[in-house]
Amino acid sequence: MFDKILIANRGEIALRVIRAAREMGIQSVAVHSTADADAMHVRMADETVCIGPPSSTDSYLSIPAIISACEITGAQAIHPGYGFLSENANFVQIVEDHDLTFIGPTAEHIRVMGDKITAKDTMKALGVPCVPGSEGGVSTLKEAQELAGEIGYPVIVKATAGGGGRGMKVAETAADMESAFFTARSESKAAFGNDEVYIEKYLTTPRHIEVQVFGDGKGKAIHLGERDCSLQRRHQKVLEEAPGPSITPEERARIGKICADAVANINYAGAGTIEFLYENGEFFFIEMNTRLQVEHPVTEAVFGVDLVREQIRVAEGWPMSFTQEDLRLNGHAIEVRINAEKLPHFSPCPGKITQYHAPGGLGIRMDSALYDGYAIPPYYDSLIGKLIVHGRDRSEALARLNRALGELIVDGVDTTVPLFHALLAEPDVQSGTYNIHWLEHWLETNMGG
Ligand code: MV4
Repeated sequence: MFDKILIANRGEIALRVIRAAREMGIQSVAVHSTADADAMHVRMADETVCIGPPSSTDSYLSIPAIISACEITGAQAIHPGYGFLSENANFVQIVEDHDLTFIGPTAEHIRVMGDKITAKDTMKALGVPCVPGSEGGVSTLKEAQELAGEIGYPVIVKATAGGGGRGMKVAETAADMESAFFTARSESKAAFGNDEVYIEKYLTTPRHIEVQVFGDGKGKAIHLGERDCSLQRRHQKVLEEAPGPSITPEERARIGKICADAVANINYAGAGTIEFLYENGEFFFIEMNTRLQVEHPVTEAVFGVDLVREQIRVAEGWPMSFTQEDLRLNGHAIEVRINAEKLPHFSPCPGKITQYHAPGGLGIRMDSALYDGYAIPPYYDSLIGKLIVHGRDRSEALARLNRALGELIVDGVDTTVPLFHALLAEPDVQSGTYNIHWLEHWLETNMGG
């Protein structure tokens, strides 16, 4: 139904969307900043529009420039990728006001899930298990102290406007509560212009498990199991896998159904991720992401589906092309994020790629916008590629990852590849027994922080 879509993004995710569109017979429009004139997404698209100077604020985040690019090219829909405008409810509203289609959920769903208190209230009412904590926001220190006393320390104070690790403070004991409360509030006010906070029991050693859901916007939804994304550094995921090494088929079916029913109930449209902390066999909802995520390929690998194709179909008003019963979890997939960063401090390392060679063979997928001679600009995030491996089981996926990392050549800049060689040698990584703090501890021990 769409003849032409515009991709409001850059890098590997722009290629990902262009590829899906092309397979569907849909023309693609790439937008780009002046710094990205030579970028692969510009080369690969059917049409291109320069939308502004290097700064993201004036290009990939410029709503007027992106709407104008649709009008100039006749694109009927916009795929936002991840980051940039992908979870901006105001943008979605403007897109719809221009009779364009946003390939994603409604502005209202984005707004609800963007406010973490509203998101939690909504999920709780839909039967999703949540971390014990305050009912809604907490506005005075006295209230915070009384609640924390009931919940039991340690507790965490979170900004309702936060998410992804921003605006959180842990109070280990009652003595820390005053400073945690006021610091979280003032940091949140400064960062988001909103000082509303809420309180939760602080879970000390959880895993980060997220459930992939997909809705048709008309009351049908399915789940595609979970991903374990516990290996993170400073709230940046480093390695993700599906299925979660600690999750049983029974647990998957149970939490998956809870999530699918919840999003079906609200007529959610498109791809979504319901994030949980998982500790002692229990799931606790923390946040919902209303976008396609960086790590979606591990889910695609184990379920054999094309999530971007599905997003486009649902945005066109078609039903989903599979049911829950059609979906079978097959094997194990692992993704590593290859960043142009210099270890041990992960300092951004932009520059010219003198040689690039992607690994190949059975069970290998390399999503990257690199090419020989490409100059990585210094203005954007440092993700330069995602290596996704699929095997019949976790140990085959690990062996394949090790083999593929050995084949990969990225010369001219420093990358996080050596980190993955080191991680693969770790017994805890081999066995899949890690929590959200494992990587930071390992980095401290092995790279001096
Ligand atoms: C928590 C938590 C422990 N207890 N909430 C960090 C990112 C944001 N999405 C939520 N986060 C956390 N919330 C409670 N009640 C620990 C974290 C957390 C974390 C979560 C997932 C992955 C990595 C993390 C690293 C540090 C803290």
